[in-house]
Amino acid sequence: MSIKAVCVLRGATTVEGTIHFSQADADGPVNVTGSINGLTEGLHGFHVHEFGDDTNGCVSAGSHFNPHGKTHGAPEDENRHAGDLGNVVANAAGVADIKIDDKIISLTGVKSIIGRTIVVHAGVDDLGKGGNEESLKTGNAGGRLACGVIGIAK
Ligand SMILES: [Cu+2]
Ligand SMILES: [Zn+2]
Repeated sequence: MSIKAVCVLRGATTVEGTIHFSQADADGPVNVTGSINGLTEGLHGFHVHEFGDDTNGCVSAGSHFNPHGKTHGAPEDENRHAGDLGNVVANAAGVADIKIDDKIISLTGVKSIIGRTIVVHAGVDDLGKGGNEESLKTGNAGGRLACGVIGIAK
């Protein structure tokens, strides 16, 4: 029986979106699909942040979800935060269509992202290759355009 989750992204800007998650078995990959609109054309950092806390907007979501004490990286890297989903790509109309299969995040257990927050950023995630200290924490992805708490879906 697959587990499903959903996240509605909203923020102080016109950026908005809906993201769907499904996982066919507890040890398998999580399929992430959906779309975000209102973006500038190009790459935007896309992460799971630690807290499902929207009390101070996207800021209170905290840092990247990192249950294993690793540094920031690319989705395909061994050394990455669990929440590092890389970048989404917006087209000229400002729409990013998302199709990701990720082997690290889960919808169950210690790596579960349920109750945490998805954030889409103003800038490009340098995937830990930026050559400075901040690159290994945030990927220098800049401001938080929109965010939403990941909840259980039917
Ligand atoms: Cu982020
Ligand atoms: Zn990270």
